Amino acid sequence: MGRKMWGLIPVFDCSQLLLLCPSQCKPSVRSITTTDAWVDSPQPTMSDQAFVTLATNDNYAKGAMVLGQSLRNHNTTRKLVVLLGPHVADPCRGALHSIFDEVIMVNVMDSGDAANLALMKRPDLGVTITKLHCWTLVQYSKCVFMDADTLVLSNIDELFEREELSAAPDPGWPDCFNSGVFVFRPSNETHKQLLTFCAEKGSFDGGDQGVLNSYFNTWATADISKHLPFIYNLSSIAIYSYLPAFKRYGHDAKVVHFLGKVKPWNYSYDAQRGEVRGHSASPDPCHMHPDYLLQWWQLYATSVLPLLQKVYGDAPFSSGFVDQSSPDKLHEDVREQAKPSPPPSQRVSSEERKQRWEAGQIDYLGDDSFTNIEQKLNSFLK
Ligand SMILES: *[C@@H]1O[C@H](CO)[C@@H](O)[C@H](O)[C@H]1NC(C)=O
Ligand SMILES: *[C@@H]1O[C@H](CO)[C@@H](O)[C@H](O)[C@H]1NC(C)=O
Ligand SMILES: *[C@@H]1O[C@H](CO)[C@@H](O)[C@H](O)[C@H]1NC(C)=O
Ligand SMILES: *[C@@H]1O[C@H](CO)[C@@H](O)[C@H](O)[C@H]1NC(C)=O
Ligand SMILES: [Mn+2]
Repeated sequence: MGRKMWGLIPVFDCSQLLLLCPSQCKPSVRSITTTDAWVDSPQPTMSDQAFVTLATNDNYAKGAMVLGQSLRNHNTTRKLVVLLGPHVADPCRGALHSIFDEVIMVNVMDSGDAANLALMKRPDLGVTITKLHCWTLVQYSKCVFMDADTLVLSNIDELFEREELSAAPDPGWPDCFNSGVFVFRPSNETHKQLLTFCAEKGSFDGGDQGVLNSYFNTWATADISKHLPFIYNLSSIAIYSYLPAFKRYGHDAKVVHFLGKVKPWNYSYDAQRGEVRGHSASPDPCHMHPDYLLQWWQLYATSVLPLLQKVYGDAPFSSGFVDQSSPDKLHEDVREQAKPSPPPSQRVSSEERKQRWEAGQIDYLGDDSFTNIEQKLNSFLK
């Protein structure tokens, strides 16, 4: 199997080249063919391996449900686990139970000394510390973490052949990996070390990506097999900006990551017409690829909404569907979405900066400049 994966490398260079000139990329990316790898071996049902995601609120819980359902639809043989922060409503939790094998509440405050210490020192890293909790899933030998804003387009069980810590390069800073999809080995020891690291060193980008990159700091250089190919981190925004590359490689896409501030659940859906509202169909690089956005909503409409309707019963909840009875409101929604975004303020919060970084809007001269990041790294190394 390993030999096949090598065919995909160097994707690291490829992602960079794609940004500059998609045509340069052609020779170095080959399609991934994993089917034959399974033919000889009996279909494994690896109950000690799991896909893991995280939901910190009801919106991300919807994302997690769509992701979980997309994994199920592609017949994963692995377990599905969702970690929940304290702000997910009870009915949502109930709905998650019908898709995931395990629904685990993460209360950072009572999850051990190291976690408490980390949180007390760095209250700003609450969500990060919640995410790091995935290392405590020691009932599993290996896991693949996936952000709740990702969508799986085909079976990706072959990721379990990779080792900790495997991830795809981040577009903003190619020596860093993107923490939206990564392979890891649960371990109490690693968890404790990560928390201690977090408490003492913080995060250079204010989130989990910074912590994980500082901790797994040999990722860029040590082992190229830990660099996941392009197709596992296909940004729904990037593919739209690089349509020529997308046309060529799009059929190999395995995971779509809805990067940036506006997520699929920020739109609304007209179920009767099968259309996503508030999304311009013109090829604007800042917009998501309409096919994937539609695919997300179709999966939501067919598999997730019925679960939510069941658990909520008569209680109101935000379905995301356009209300047929009030067309005026619908217009408002569209206008709302169409408004140009406000100009960036002088000082942006680290959360905003992280989101921009995720969206590929890097402030090269300001807060995210290499000097700044380097300074931060140097301070860790001291
Ligand atoms: C998943 O398995 C079912 C039942 O075996 C099969 O009908 C379906 O085609 C499979 N789906 C995919 C995407 O392979
Ligand atoms: C890991 O920690 C959990 C909870 O603290 C404990 O129950 C478990 O036995 C530990 N596992 C190992 C392998 O040390
Ligand atoms: C990861 O996602 C980003 C999204 O902006 C994309 O630009 C980048 O090319 C992806 N990385 C790889 C290795 O494909
Ligand atoms: C997306 O929707 C959520 C929940 O409705 C909201 O909190 C968030 O601010 C929205 N984001 C954007 C960019 O509109
Ligand atoms: Mn994400």
